[in-house]
Amino acid sequence: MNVHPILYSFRRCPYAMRARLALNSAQITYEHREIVLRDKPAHMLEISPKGTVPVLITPEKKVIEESIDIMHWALSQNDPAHLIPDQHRTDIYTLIERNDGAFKHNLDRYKYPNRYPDEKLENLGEHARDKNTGTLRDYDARIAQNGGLSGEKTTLADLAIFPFVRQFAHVDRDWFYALPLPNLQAWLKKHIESDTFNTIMIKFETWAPESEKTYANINNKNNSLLKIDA
Ligand SMILES: N[C@@H](CCC(=O)N[C@@H](CS)C(=O)NCC(=O)O)C(=O)O
Repeated sequence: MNVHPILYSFRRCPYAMRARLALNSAQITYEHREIVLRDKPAHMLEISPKGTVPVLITPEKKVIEESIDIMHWALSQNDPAHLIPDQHRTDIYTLIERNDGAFKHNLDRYKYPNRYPDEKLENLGEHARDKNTGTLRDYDARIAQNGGLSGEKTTLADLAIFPFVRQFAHVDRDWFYALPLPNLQAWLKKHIESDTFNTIMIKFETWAPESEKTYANINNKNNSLLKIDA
């Protein structure tokens, strides 16, 4: 029996990032299978026909195909950082729902306005960008008051959401960093520059069934099979 979970992942996908962040926080070693979205492995599509990453196969061979569920599975195994404090639970899920709903909807339009010709809105990209700034202002106020998105410590909300704020920021860094949201900018920088994030962003060769197995865990940096991102 395979004792390690297997993760189908794509390095730049924010959903896959949050899954890797939770696996890292739970200190779980997993077999990493890097994919390319335009050429998904047959085995991945066989076990998860909806064809999105991340997909996790647990040691018991259960398939988990939603990033939040992978986070939960990881934390149900081990949660040394106490990422879901009881008193913030409801708030955490409300924040994640807003991120995965409206924020992601607007982020897609900001990033790729040409993919939505039917929406016939002039300046769709800027319009979508500006719709998200209300959420960013809320994040900035929360961080100013508490330190994190929900309470003073890093929670599931921070880990589930910062990869999407990063993607938003990187569409036009100058514009983002000129916003009067210093707490949000510092929070984003802290997460992007963390050892954890650097570890989960290590580059893997694209997986193929005949590939040598590669494993990821918090000791990645010492694993000679893996390449450190330059
Ligand atoms: N609700 C899913 C969304 C995952 C998702 O949309 N992932 C994107 C990559 S960031 C994907 O795999 N898209 C399929 C494709 O582009 O072919 C989750 O939370 O895991």
